Amino acid sequence: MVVIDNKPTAQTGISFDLATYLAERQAIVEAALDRSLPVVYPEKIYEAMRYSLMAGGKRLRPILCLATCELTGGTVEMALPTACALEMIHTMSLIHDDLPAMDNDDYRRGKLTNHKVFGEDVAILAGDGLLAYAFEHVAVETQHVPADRLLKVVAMLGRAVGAAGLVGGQIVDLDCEGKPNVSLETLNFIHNHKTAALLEASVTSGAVLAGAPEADLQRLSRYAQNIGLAFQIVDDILDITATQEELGKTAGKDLQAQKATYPSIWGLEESRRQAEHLIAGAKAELAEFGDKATPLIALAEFITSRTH
Ligand code: GRG
Repeated sequence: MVVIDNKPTAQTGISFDLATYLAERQAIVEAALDRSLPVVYPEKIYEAMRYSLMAGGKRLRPILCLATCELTGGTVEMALPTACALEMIHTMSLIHDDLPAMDNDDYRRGKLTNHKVFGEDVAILAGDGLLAYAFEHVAVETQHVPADRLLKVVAMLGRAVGAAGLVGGQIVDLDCEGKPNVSLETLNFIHNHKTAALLEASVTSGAVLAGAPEADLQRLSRYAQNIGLAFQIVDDILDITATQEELGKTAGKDLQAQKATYPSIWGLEESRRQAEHLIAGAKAELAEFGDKATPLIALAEFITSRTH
């Protein structure tokens, strides 16, 4: 269920306009990203980094980070540098994922991919530049947060990106290419690392910045793991059911590459059921927070109802 036009969410009965909330949060994130990365000498690399960073996208990871920081008593200001860093990391992973050596895609976010515009050499460097800058940005720009919390966030981001996270998921994904009978266990490993790890870091980093107690961090971690896997199941479904215009990238790539996906194992209907089940589990984790969790509940519902 998408919660728009002031309809109450199923869980809280509170009136909440998700479309307005997303638009406001996207505007805050876009402005902060724009300020974060001016073009200086050598212009070529900054232009390549900005090309992908400012190419749109849902800005889901930064929005989750801001939401959990506020939910657990912090402010948007405290979390904004981390929120931008999450988007820089996500964007660099998309640039590298689209390279000919990886998924070899021509379109992303409705535009030509980074390497199609700037060449492979520059695209690799643009990804590297964004990754390094993400950590610098968090360390230099975060204000009103005690150093121990900030250090914990830096460690969480590093773990989500490296071999224990995105890189680990990607290597298993590459290993599975062209292999028939990829098991559900392996598929879950890939997506828990490639997709859920950064979503989890987005959710938990906001709460760490706010100084949330361990029990709340655990609840939010479980919420994030559930939405992370549901997000990927929906991504796999959309690869089959959505158009290139809706997706902003080539549709039907998984089928074409004979990639193991959730629909290839479960079929479309069961995949939708599993995604709904995970979202219900995610929402149940937020019960303790009461009405304050309305934005996170609506964001979880948005994941299964999205069309791109
Ligand atoms: C992280 C060092 C480092 C290297 C990259 C290539 C790679 C290693 C990992 C692949 C990660 C990847 C591309 C995962 C897919 C995640 C995913 C579901 C992307 C789509 O996210 P959306 O729908 O996209 O939020 P927008 O464009 O809306 O932001």
